[in-house]
Amino acid sequence: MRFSTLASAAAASVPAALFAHAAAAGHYDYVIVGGGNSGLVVAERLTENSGVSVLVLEAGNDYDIDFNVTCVVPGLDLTVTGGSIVDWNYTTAPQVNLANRQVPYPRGYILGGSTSTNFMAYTRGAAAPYDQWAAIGNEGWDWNSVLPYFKKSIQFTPPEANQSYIPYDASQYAGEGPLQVSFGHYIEPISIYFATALTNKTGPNLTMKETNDGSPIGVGYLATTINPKNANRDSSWTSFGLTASSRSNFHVQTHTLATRILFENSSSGDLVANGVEYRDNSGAIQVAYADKEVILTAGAFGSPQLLMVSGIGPASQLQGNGIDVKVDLPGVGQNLLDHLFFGPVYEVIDNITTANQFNANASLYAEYLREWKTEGEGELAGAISSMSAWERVPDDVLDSIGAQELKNLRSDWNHIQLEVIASGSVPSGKAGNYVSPAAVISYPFSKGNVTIVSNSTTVKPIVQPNWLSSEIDQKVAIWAFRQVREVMLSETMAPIVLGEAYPGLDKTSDEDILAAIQAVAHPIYQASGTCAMKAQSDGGVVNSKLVVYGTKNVRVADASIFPIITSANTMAPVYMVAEKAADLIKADQ
Ligand SMILES: Cc1cc2nc3c(=O)[nH]c(=O)nc-3n(C[C@H](O)[C@H](O)[C@H](O)COP(=O)(O)OP(=O)(O)OC[C@H]3O[C@@H](n4cnc5c(N)ncnc54)[C@H](O)[C@@H]3O)c2cc1C
Ligand SMILES: *[C@@H]1O[C@H](CO)[C@@H](O)[C@H](O)[C@H]1NC(C)=O
Ligand SMILES: *[C@@H]1O[C@H](CO)[C@@H](O)[C@H](O)[C@H]1NC(C)=O
Ligand SMILES: *[C@@H]1O[C@H](CO)[C@@H](O)[C@H](O)[C@H]1NC(C)=O
Ligand SMILES: *[C@@H]1O[C@H](CO)[C@@H](O)[C@H](O)[C@H]1NC(C)=O
Ligand SMILES: *[C@@H]1O[C@H](CO)[C@@H](O)[C@H](O)[C@H]1NC(C)=O
Ligand SMILES: *[C@@H]1O[C@H](CO)[C@@H](O)[C@H](O)[C@H]1NC(C)=O
Ligand SMILES: *[C@@H]1O[C@H](CO)[C@@H](O)[C@H](O)[C@H]1NC(C)=O
Ligand SMILES: *[C@@H]1O[C@H](CO)[C@@H](O)[C@H](O)[C@H]1NC(C)=O
Ligand SMILES: *[C@@H]1O[C@H](CO)[C@@H](O)[C@H](O)[C@H]1NC(C)=O
Ligand SMILES: CC(=O)N[C@H]1CO[C@H](CO)[C@@H](O)[C@@H]1O
Repeated sequence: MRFSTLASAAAASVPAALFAHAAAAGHYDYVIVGGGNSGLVVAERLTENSGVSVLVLEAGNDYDIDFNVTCVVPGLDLTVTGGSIVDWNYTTAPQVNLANRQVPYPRGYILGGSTSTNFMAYTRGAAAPYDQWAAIGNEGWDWNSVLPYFKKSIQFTPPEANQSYIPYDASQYAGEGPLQVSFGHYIEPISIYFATALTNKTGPNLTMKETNDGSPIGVGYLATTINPKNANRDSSWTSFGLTASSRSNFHVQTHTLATRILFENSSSGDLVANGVEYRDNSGAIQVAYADKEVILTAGAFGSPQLLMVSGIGPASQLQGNGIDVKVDLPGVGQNLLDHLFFGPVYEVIDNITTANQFNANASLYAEYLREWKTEGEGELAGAISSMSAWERVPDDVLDSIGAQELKNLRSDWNHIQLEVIASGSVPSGKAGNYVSPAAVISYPFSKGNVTIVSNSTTVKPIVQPNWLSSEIDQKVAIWAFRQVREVMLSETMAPIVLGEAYPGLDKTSDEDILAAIQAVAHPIYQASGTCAMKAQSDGGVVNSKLVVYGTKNVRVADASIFPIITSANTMAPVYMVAEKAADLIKADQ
């Protein structure tokens, strides 16, 4: 690996073309913006060919500070989200349908991006959304075509002998990639209770199964990106990034904010990018030249922002910020979708381990940390959420709320996801041993956008998700909340549940439940869709080869390209997108 030091001469105002044939220093075949979930995978795959040089520009931190911020400890996943040194600290615009709150929106600010700070659930969701991507014109993106790319990234370790309650099908995982996927060495007891209650024949009546097979409807324990050898989080940095680091044709710069894509000065035809302008660690503006392509993997907020400040986006928005319009592409920043998360909070007996316990007890925390470090076991060796269920809302309910479109979704396409976090808090701030069972809207109708307010990437764009602006989303949320409550109050849970701590069992009407949801709902941080892969006439930003319309050699290859959000968590699909992007790029070499 080479940590590059480039000459700082190239000022922003100097036409890039003047440098096009300057010294080879500062020239790469590919410049990748964003060393996150996707960017490091693309870089690793491209540098398999030693004749190809790649530079990755990452705004955030190096990975070694993880020891201070505890990124690598799976059970401390809640501590590295919003407001930590490795987060961008985004908040949304005020959400009129969420009690006017400005909701924190974590994004990883570190090598590995959000894979270094997320909850590590490795889920592919239903096959149907990918088939739908293909059906709207993206040949080669149907489930059968993308499945090999899912498998390519990973190395799978089955559950341990004493985890025989975990159903799994190893053939769904078989791959030879560097990313470790396992079930972790600690399954939260609350997850086992909740999973059991969901399979109750007179309740939701779901079946335990392998849920990464494209048909997730049912209940499963979560495959996670945890390295079973040392119980460390495996991020895209510790897997793909470290693999690439041994190669002299792989270069990465951290603390480096891309500020603009540079284009050749040609008057006609599609734009040709020849480099990326960036602000280095000292604040100086520099240029890195891309002889072949510029690849954006800056995530669902970063990628559309960089396109817009570079002159590609909705013309009126660019003009409003004094930016020359190079390509009027109205879809850039639109189609923002995420999965909204909400639910009640329950107080549970002390047998049920939670983060509340170790956060309130320094000696317990020290004991857990020691156990994790020396044995790779115990409360901190697994994610704080160990199971998920995927479910359809029953047809009669869909009829009663007028949700024909949900009813029409192919039968493998789940409407909601259920999970339980071994931690909780109540608005009053009262201490307790809490768990947070929750529902997630898997097929949201509420759409938002990302809007720039400056010509500079140093100023964050406005993130406007418009959550719960759709009445169907509200009604699905109320139904799902009631179901979660019913499960928590079932006989299976009775031995461990002490009571509902939020919102309280006196809150039973639709209005009360909606208000309870609006006061606490937040996304599960899976922003997607803001550079959608679909027809330009339909608001698309990239074609099915991930090339930005109106350009010859700028691609986007991250969660922004999802034309329709996947039905489960988005990390595994982003790894898939990155693997496929690398193949598409190689095919054009
Ligand atoms: C707290 C949290 C929990 C989550 N839990 C899960 C989970 O359990 N399972 C799951 O499947 N998904 C989860 N997700 C979602 C998942 O992690 C993301 O959808 C996915 O990782 C996004 O990948 P990406 O490549 O699009 O973006 P990222 O991984 O965020 O990468 C973008 C990178 O680009 C960098 N960047 C941005 N702008 C610039 C710029 N101008 N110049 C240079 N660099 C820039 C960023 O610093 C970042 O490193 C979670 C996300 C969060 C934040
Ligand atoms: C996010 O907030 C934390 C805590 O204040 C801070 O340390 C960190 O630098 C912030 N992140 C960014 C990108 O500014
Ligand atoms: C399960 O087995 C592993 C060894 O395979 C052991 O280290 C661990 O402590 C066991 N866990 C429980 C809960 O018994
Ligand atoms: C539960 O599901 C099984 C099949 O999965 C079905 O045979 C049974 O009738 C269902 N029970 C109820 C009460 O819906
Ligand atoms: C680049 O294009 C601008 C117009 O957009 C023109 O004024 C300038 O002369 C061109 N420069 C070169 C080197 O061709
Ligand atoms: C809780 O733990 C105590 C002591 O280990 C045990 O006696 C009791 O049966 C447990 N209760 C439940 C519901 O697991
Ligand atoms: C804190 O944890 C220790 C175990 O490490 C336990 O002995 C002690 O009782 C706990 N204290 C409280 C107040 O729960
Ligand atoms: C973004 O969404 C907001 C709220 O829905 C809307 O007012 C605004 O016009 C949108 N911006 C763009 C550029 O479409
Ligand atoms: C960006 O806008 C500022 C004013 O807000 C202006 O001074 C600056 O020249 C602009 N930069 C570019 C590259 O357009
Ligand atoms: C099964 O579910 C029903 C309905 O939610 C509930 O009343 C019952 O207590 C549950 N039974 C068990 C054993 O959990
Ligand atoms: C920012 C910070 O505190 N960094 C420290 C993190 O921990 C390593 C050792 O593990 C120190 O070398 C850093 O200075």
